[in-house]
Amino acid sequence: MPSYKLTYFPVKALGEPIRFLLSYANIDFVDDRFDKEDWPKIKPSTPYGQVPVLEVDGKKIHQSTAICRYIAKKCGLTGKDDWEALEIDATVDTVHDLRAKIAAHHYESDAKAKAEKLKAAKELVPFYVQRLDEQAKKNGGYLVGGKLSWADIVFVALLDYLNFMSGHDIIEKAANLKVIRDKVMSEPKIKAWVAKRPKTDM
Ligand SMILES: N[C@@H](CCC(=O)N[C@@H](CS)C(=O)NCC(=O)O)C(=O)O
Repeated sequence: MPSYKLTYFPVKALGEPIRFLLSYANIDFVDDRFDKEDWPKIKPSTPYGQVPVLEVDGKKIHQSTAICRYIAKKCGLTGKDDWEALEIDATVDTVHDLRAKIAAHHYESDAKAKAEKLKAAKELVPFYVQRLDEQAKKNGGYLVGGKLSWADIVFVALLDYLNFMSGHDIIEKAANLKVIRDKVMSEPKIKAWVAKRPKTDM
């Protein structure tokens, strides 16, 4: 069994989908969290100056979505054929588009630009959530293919971060997405991870 180490800031955010998937796949990993002050020291040692970075037997790789897909392949979460795999990829990209709309206003420091980005998010976030909810309904309570895929896990793992940046539960009115959250959070290996992970806001 190779050794796995995930290096990230001490938050859920983009690290958590990887941590959920490693846990689901029953892969032991070192959950390497560094203090924010140490980032300038660590940054040059990463492939492209960003984290998360996964190390597999000492080999470093970046890009959280690519890493999630790699782990998903190891535990049968990538769909039954190329078309389903494509639908899963497209869904994950859509979830990250949604994240970008929310992050745009959250991380904006200029007051005027922040207000504009918040206004845009107030229209776009409900649109994305509603479409994802319809997608879940059409797919029998999962995002793709009527069964659990890495799209469901990535979405649920990111929710705390999205909700933290939004200041409320964005899926409050999305009954089908709430079912997905309940299902993912009650997967035994994910449940065990959530019980033991460090408690953080985002
Ligand atoms: N597309 C990359 C984005 C990674 C990213 O934005 N990382 C941020 C933290 S969430 C980072 O490393 N920020 C510090 C920096 O850029 O110096 C991924 O999905 O892994």
